Amino acid sequence: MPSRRKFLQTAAIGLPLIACKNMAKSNTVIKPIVIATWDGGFNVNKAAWEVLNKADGLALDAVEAGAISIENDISCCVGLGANPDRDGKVTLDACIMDHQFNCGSVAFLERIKNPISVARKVMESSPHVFLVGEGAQQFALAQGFELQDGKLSAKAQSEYESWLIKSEYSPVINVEKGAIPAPQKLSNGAINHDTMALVALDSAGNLAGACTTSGMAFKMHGRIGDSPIIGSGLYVDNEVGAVTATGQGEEVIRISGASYIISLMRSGIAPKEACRKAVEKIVNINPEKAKTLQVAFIALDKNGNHGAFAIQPEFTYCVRDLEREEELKCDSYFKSVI
Ligand code: SD4
Repeated sequence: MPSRRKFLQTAAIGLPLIACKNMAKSNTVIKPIVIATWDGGFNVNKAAWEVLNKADGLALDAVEAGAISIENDISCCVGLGANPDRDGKVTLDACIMDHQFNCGSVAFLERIKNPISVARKVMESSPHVFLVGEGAQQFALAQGFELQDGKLSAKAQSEYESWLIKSEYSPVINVEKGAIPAPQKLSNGAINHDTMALVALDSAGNLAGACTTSGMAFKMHGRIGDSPIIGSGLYVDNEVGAVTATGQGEEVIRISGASYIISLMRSGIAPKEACRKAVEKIVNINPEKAKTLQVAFIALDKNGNHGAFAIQPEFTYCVRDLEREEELKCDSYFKSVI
């Protein structure tokens, strides 16, 4: 079982500077915060926090920095070091969204190191929201991204060879745990699929979110999950909050997970409760099937309150703000993995 990580007291100098600078209309001090999925979110938050902890640090830049930090780690299962699809190709999905409903996505993208930054370019330098496959790759190259060699990482190559023996597609619940390098590895490091998703609030009171993934390992060639789909894997509404998802993407898409949670939060439901209701909705579609699935949501509201809920136990998420840097256990629908 994961141990709760002790927080480090950080940014003592930055605290008064940021906390005093911005006050919400209600005179509440806006404190920047970032939350990220899984134990690997601990390091991702560090990268995001370097941006967020600056006086003018933007949530959008922070979430992109967090996502880049994990995409750049070739030993990890997000980005080009990740496991391939069943044809042996690594295909990447990512999206990003800011506080003004600007958003950009890429999916089924091959041989580009930082899909999150391509997604941001789609958002900022194209008339579109979503580019996929070859078109997304062409766009990335035109924007100055480099084409990588497309070889599998040594780890992915060996995982793929083992998988080829049976060639069965069967997602493993909570396989993400410990799959991303983190200060303390919490499980066996097995890799089946993975996603890094994070949402942040900056000291100006603006929210943003980013989600990056190689999708489910050994998926069908061409499969796209929830992660790059605005409204499913990620949604940001600056009047309400920011939500992102991890786990079996098909189930998240079915309920438009992130925007469903935002609409619940808009009606006054707290982040954790809203995540619980989304999980219950998925479970109620097919309770038997749900026993074999993991889906988890994390949510942050515009005041910095956060919460999460998962189908299965052992999902964790990481929080970084002016006072805390820690990994939190998350409540779940089922109390033990079946
Ligand atoms: C997907 N939601 O492609 C992603 C997978 C995931 O941790 O979150 N893995 O369906």
